[in-house]
Amino acid sequence: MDVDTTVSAIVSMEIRGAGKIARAGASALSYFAENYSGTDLAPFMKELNDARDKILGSRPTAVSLWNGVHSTLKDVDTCASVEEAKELIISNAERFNKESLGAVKLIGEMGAKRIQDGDVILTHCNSSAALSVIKTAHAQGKKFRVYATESRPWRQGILTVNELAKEGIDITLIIDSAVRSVMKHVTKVFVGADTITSHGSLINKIGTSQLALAANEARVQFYVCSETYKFSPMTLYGDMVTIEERDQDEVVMGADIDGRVKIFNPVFDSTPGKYIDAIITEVGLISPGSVYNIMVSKLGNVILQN
Ligand code: RUB
Repeated sequence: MDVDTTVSAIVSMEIRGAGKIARAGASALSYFAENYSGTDLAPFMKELNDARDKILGSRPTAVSLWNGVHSTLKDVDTCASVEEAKELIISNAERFNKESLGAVKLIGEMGAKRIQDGDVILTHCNSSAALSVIKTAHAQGKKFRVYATESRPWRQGILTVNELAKEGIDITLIIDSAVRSVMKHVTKVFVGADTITSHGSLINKIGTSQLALAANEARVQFYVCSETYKFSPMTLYGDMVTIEERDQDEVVMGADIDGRVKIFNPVFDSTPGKYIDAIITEVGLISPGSVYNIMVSKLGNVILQN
């Protein structure tokens, strides 16, 4: 897909989820490079930078998108010709997407070892990484059941329940406010990640922190499934994670609301590391306290380019 189509699809949430938007951003830059017909480097770089900014602006607070785009553009400024730059962008994007999908698979394999017969799992929103764990365990023949939250206002939970039902998994949809009530039946929580900070906090779909608190209260294990490119290099330098706020219409959905009512629609919330039993990544199960070391060793180059 070209840059403009990708940007509109991300803005309209047709493409959503941290991993999917990161791969879409990388693919859009690859498409741009593949279809660029000029031969002068200066205008190429200018158009490339415009494309980068448009893509980053489509979901400006998403670190996955930032990392996907910057991995794709890695070393492009050292290229001596348009041809060389195009080749590099295409191969960088291909590598990022391949590694990203590979990470989801590895997370599924490692996370599935934490699921046993008889488990009752709770998940939130629609996370490819968390669902990879659940689907892998099911494919291994394990017998368990799953609760999924509706995840208002976008109701990504509907995607989750349909996806799991199609696999033949025993799945029950609940409304978001039923989380604490069903927690007494739950044995493990698996959620995805939009961003992980350098000190091991999780930023994920609004309501995730409620799952974590309820799990903590009920002594239920709370697992986060996250590719390492969701680790935020900016937080290493003390930057706070900006929580995306979306349109108020998403909340009221055509309801007759008095014009004096204010509406607040934050998309993500923050769960401190102390509520997380483990972060399941493609480099293994880690504690929130070890995010810093992995961030520095894996993203060192990207951090230095920032
Ligand atoms: C989606 C969401 C998901 C993470 C991880 O929010 O919070 O849990 O993005 O998803 P939105 P994945 O629908 O607002 O994008 O594991 O697929 O990367």
